[in-house]
Amino acid sequence: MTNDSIFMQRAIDLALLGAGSVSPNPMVGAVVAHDGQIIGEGYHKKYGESHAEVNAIQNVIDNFKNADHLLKQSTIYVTLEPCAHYGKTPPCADLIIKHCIPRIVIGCRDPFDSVNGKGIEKLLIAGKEVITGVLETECLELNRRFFTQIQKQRPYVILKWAQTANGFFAPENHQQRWITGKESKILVHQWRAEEDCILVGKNTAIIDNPQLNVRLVKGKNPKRAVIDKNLALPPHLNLLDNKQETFIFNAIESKIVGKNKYISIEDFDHFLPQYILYQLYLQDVQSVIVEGGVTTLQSFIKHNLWDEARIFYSEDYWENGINAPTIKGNQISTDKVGSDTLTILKP
Ligand code: AOF
Ligand code: ZN
Repeated sequence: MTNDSIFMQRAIDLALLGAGSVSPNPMVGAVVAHDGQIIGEGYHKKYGESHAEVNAIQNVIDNFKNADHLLKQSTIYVTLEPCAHYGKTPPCADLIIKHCIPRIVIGCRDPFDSVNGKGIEKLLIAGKEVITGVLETECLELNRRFFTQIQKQRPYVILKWAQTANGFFAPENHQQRWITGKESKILVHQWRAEEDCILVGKNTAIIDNPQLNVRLVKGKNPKRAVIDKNLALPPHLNLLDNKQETFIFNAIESKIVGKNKYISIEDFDHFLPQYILYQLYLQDVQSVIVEGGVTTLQSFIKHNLWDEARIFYSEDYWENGINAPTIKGNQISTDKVGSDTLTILKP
């Protein structure tokens, strides 16, 4: 690894500390290095608050009396192109220019319309040395949700389910039966805290009566979404308890009741996943976990509307049951989680 990629890796690790707190903004990390040593670090901590570069430069100012002088001989590493626009904060490119930092190393370009190359252009016009594309693949992966939202106008879609070793998803009698172990359950709660929204179908809402909140780890609760064509879900369900913002996709009406947002979809029987994802996009939902059941999962698979599938396999063999969804994809990883096996696929 070159020095540039070592410092960029550190910036990526910093960016990840913002997971779950910055959406729909990207996760961004920044490192200031002088003479091969890190002298300042920062990351975008919370949506609406200061950007990574601001925090990293401030970190240098807080720690060094001669910060002004040091910055003039430093390199700043940023996982994403510094912004060029007046958003909630002034442009980071201007801040870098103001502090006379001569060299800027960037992970990847920011596709957001108000930036998209304009940050790099500002820096070049100011006579800076700008290096782009250091650990680019990793930086694109880091903000895969943000890039999907901007480039595909839909949230990043994570399919998640559990199945027995012999491929069963649920019992045939419409009862709930737990498949995975405690470790997997905790991990799923961790995932819920990291994504914006969790979607389930009507049968899952009734049979499992899920709360779709984060109980087993610390973290924020996601928004919830449920498909309920005829608005037939019993109102006492946990999902409808008005404790978290909840979208109810239906074929009847749009209205808002407390935290429950009813969204009607005209053509409910065709392209339902497309309509749902577009509506979630309009609500600024950047990522969604589809947690079941089989029909809902399979409809996203059929329309090729998924970015990741996270499948738990237990060690159990059942005599019979409902078959798990069928999916084809590239296996990214396989790990043991307690006694279960977690496989991650990408299209
Ligand atoms: C950066 N550094 O740390 C982040 C950037 O609404 P604002 O002002 O917070 O701007 C949000 C946009 O700025 C966001 O959509 C993305 O394009 C960029 N995010 N840029 O230079 C950062 N978080
Ligand atoms: Zn910025």
